[in-house]
Amino acid sequence: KDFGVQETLKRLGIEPINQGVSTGTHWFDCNGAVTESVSPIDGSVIAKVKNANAADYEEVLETAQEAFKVWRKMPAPKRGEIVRQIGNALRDAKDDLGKLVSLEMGKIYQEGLGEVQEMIDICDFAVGQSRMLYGFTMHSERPDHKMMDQYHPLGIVGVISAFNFPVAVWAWNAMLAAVCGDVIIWKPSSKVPLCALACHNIIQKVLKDNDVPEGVFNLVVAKSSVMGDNFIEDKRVPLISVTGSTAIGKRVAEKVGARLGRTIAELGGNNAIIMAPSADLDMAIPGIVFGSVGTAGQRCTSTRRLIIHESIYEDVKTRLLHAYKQVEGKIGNPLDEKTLVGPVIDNGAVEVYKHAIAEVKKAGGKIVYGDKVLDGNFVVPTFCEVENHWQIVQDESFVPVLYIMKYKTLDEAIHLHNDVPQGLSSSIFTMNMREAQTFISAIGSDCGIANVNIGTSGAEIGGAFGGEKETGGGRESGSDSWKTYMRRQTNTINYGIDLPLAQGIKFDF
Ligand code: UN1
Repeated sequence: KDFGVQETLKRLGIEPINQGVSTGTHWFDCNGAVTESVSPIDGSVIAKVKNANAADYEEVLETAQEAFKVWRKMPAPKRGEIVRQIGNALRDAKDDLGKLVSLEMGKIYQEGLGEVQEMIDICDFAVGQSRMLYGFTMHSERPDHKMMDQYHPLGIVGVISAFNFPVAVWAWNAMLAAVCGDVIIWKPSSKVPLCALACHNIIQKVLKDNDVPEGVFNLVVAKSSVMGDNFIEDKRVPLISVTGSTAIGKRVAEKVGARLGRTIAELGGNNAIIMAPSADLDMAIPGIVFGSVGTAGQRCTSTRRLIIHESIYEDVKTRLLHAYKQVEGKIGNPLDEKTLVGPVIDNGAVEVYKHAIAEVKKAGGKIVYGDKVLDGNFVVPTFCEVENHWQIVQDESFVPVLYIMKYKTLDEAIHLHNDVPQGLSSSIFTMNMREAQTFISAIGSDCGIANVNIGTSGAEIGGAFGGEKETGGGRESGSDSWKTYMRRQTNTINYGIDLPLAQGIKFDF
């Protein structure tokens, strides 16, 4: 069964060979290498992409600089109106784009649709935000003076996105940046270039209809060896938003930091759920299973560790075993509605899976369920009993391997919880108000996201998304994340007839 893939590709404007660079409505004649996009489902080539070379990148950058001069002057609500239309174009293309995400990245179709929904949601959010780029006004200490904050457009925003959310991460960044008056250069993961091309095809008509200058929305498919350092070292790009592994993020942050540029880093997680004695297991088990096997364990927010109170440990383990057995029967083609778990992204990920399990065994852990590589890139979601301090448990393995462990007191649970290098998402299942409040208090979870009675993954776009420690500290998406995409200016205005100095300083001459 081909699930209508060819028709979907056609409707999304994906050809057998595609140009990989766009400045909005213009597709370049690219001069870089030709690469293939391979589906993780069966290893087949979906289509080819002509990559950018260094000269193509330079041309895009210059076009973006010119576009910024025009775009920054357009009133923010007018920019918001264009983002509103982009949101509608995404609504129309939701089924097709969701399917392409599934085909090229391997997540199940439902999750592909969910990812496109996040794009639509952030468009709606950004439209509202375009009328709310608020600064404060302050009362001056001097008579007949006033003070205020203003937020101005920043310039070119570089977006480096990862394979696991091939479209939503761009939208979180690009739609906010666009209403803020910035222009965007998107470098997608080379594992999923077609999703990026499809996004640009979808927005093209809106850009044309509204005469949006060429260079506001840019896409550059390029090998890291060609574009990587040029991009992150480029002083003309004041902000780089990077999603990926901690290793990639550190490299980007160092290079951008060396020129005192700004970064938004959204890196690895090692997300845990604390299962307290009063946890409602009927609610918790589906949350754990979605968090640990959803997207085949390839979300930044995937549940990696379960910290279970000793009084319910055996019960949770038995229920989990039952759930994992059911899931094993639903591994398969992610385009098939009955499938719950698709493939991991590539053979490298299969090796990470094997390595994680081997390390657990070596350290003396017990594999409770799983430990099976199926054909191609398909693996059976696995869970094992471990100790938190083992190196393999401290590392983020971007595969469906869940670690479980026991605790006695809440203090101990919170200590175990925080005792990893990463700090993205976290949650506690409890009916005890003291435990819940302690977990989200200053002495509780040290993560950017801390939930009560829901799992670690599947955050809504309305909150600020990101985390602490090796997760990188960046915040994307909702709340006041928009501020990072703008430059802040404090104005003091004297409307009087004297020039009093601040701090009461007298300077007579
Ligand atoms: C990611 O894995 O990079 O919270 C993003 C979630 C999604 C986003 C994940 N809304 O799981």
